[in-house]
Amino acid sequence: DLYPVRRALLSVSDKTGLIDLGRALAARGVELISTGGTARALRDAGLEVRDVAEVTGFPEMMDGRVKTLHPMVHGGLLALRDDPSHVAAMETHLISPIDLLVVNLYPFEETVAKGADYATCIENIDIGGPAMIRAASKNHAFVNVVVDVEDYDRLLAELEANDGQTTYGFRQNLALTAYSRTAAYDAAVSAWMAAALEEGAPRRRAFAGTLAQTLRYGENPHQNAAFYVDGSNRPGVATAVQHQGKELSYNNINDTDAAFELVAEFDPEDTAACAIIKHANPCGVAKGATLIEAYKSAFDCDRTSAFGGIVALNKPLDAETAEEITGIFTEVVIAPGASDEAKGIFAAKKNLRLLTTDGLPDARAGGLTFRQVAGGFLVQDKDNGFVGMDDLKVVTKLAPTEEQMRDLLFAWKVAKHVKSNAIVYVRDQATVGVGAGQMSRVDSALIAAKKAERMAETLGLAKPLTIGSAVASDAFFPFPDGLLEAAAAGATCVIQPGGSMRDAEVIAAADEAGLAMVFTGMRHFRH
Ligand code: 93A
Repeated sequence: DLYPVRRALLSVSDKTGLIDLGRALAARGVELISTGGTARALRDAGLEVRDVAEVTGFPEMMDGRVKTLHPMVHGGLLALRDDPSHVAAMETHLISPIDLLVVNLYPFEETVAKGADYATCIENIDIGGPAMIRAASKNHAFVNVVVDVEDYDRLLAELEANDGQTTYGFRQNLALTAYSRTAAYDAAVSAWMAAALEEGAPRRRAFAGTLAQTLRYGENPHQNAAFYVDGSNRPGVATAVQHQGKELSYNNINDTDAAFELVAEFDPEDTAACAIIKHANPCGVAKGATLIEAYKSAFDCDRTSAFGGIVALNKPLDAETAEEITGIFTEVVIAPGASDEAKGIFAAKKNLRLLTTDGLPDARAGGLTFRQVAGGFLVQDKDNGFVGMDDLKVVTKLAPTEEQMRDLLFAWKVAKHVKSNAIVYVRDQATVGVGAGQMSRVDSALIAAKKAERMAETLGLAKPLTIGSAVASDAFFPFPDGLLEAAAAGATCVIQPGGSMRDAEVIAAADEAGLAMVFTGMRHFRH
């Protein structure tokens, strides 16, 4: 299954590493063929190279739209070297076999990311490149195809190890990478066109990601797993820099994402904020005049669960907060930056991972979320819904005070990031009880209150902090029972979407219990 590399076609937009690769190939006696810009770069470096125009007998034309789309190229890539009729066709038409294709495509994704206009994006859709990649991949029985600068060294090592030849397994692997690349490329074009079309109707589009990292295992050790990125480059766990500690696990990445997306709800210009996450749910979220204050308040919501948690901050990590965080075992800290002093403090904690990003994710930005079901996957817009003071409707006799209003809105933002059924109690801009993921809203209200009771004992308080709290429910109360449970825990004001058949009954119960209640008109289910 060894097959020699005698002739190579190089056509690359990203010229990184090109000259070194060209030199190494030339040194092995490989004949080089190239398109315009690539040929020029190789020639400038003193290498001998044939123009593709000379091979095809046609000049590159139509602003380069047609350069390599020709039987002299595609015949050379696709011909089966061991099929007499293919060999005869090559002889008849003077087609020379091409054994190695090195292509990286027009930078379509980068052009879109830069916000280029429609015509520029269109011009950056590579046609000839993917056509050649797919041809060479199909013929991997004989042909090598390299689409990633990172694979240049692997190719040269393979040629070195096999005296100028490559193994079938090697070529097969290259072909797999190549098909993944063309699929991701077309998916990016499809996504861009879907976005360019009008909003609303379900749009036909393709989805693909690019492998960023294979993970040690998935949710459990017996599951394989990997991390794919979508190329959007938004600030978040996919683009964060890890400063120390072992590799992030599948669950770490999932939880870190949940933590950072939640804390990004709070504008750092307004105030510092901290979110602590366990199993994708917050076990403490708080604002504070300083980061350390925010962290301490978040921690005091549920100290038991915070052990081994993931901490997200909305401002760069400072030394005193870093010191405080090292007080208990924490898996990951993510923040939009960290001071050198803070990094120094963490350096002593080998198991703690510190991730920093360039800025916070935009909580209001669009995007998509995915869920796998048997036989397919569900796609929806990211929940970037926002409720402000002006959107709230007071439905009870009693209206919330200004202070209650602030806590209600805080509770509402947190509830959006808690798995349904979500009940969140808040006091003084800090969660004091979080009830997550219960099948009954009443149970979520009860569990959150129970946790607050336990914390009151830990903190040596006379009574739980839910007394006098604001409470948020991610969806409407279908019956008064859930609301009454929250009232029993001491909540004095409520925020919920409204819209139940029994709203009148629920409002009457709130009035009777002396609660102030507002409706948001928006639901934040999260499953
Ligand atoms: O416009 S194209 O789709 N038409 C082609 O026939 C073609 N052949 C190669 N673009 C084409 N390419 C692309 O040109 C390659 O994929 C590569 O990205 C680029 C290299 O051009 P140059 O060598 O002129 O810099």
